[in-house]
Amino acid sequence: APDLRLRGVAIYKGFVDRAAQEALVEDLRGVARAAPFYRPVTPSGKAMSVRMTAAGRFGWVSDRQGYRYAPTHPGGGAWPDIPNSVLTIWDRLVPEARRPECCLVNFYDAHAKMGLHQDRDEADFSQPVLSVSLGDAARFRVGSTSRGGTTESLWLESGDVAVMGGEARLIHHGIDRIKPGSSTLLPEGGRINLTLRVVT
Ligand code: MD3
Ligand code: FE
Repeated sequence: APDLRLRGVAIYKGFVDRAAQEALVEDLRGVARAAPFYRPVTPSGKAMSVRMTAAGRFGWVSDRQGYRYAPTHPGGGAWPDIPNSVLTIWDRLVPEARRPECCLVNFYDAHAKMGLHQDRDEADFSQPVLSVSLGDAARFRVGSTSRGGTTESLWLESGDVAVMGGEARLIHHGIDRIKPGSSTLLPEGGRINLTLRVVT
């Protein structure tokens, strides 16, 4: 059972222990070697503050043309496979779901943030989205399915896993800020968030 629920988002505090977090980071360094982090540009031409890469059949990309799931990295070439260390978390928490087709990897430096948005570029909203937080803590904000209204926030810490399914799948959410120096996991500092999604 989740430790906490916030507007239907199920939060498992410290679901990934420190040794497993270190193994994930090592695997993600491999992903980033094959598919380097880049800074997406919004359709309006503004660079996002978050750096991104991905693993799996699809990655989420954004550029002047718009945002979409793409089978190749913006620099060319297929995305690397989703590491088993990541798939294991999906299997433990959402065994009834379809296999994830995208592992989006977001990197937040001390100044990065992500505005309130919905994840609605996927074809099947019956499938959950799962998020894994690694490194510095982040202030996570959730609103409602519709625009406007009140929001609530909480700190996501390294090793926390969030599952968004059912009524929470189309909720507005974002990251206000990270807390630099709050974790020793990443020697260079910052925060990595993994989001696992079924895309098709
Ligand atoms: C609630 N990422 O990549 S993860 C994203 O920490 C994204 O990098 C944030 O939002 C991050 O799209 C938040 C938590 C999260 C992810 C997906 C959700 C919450 C969600 C989908 C539906 C509802
Ligand atoms: Fe999102």
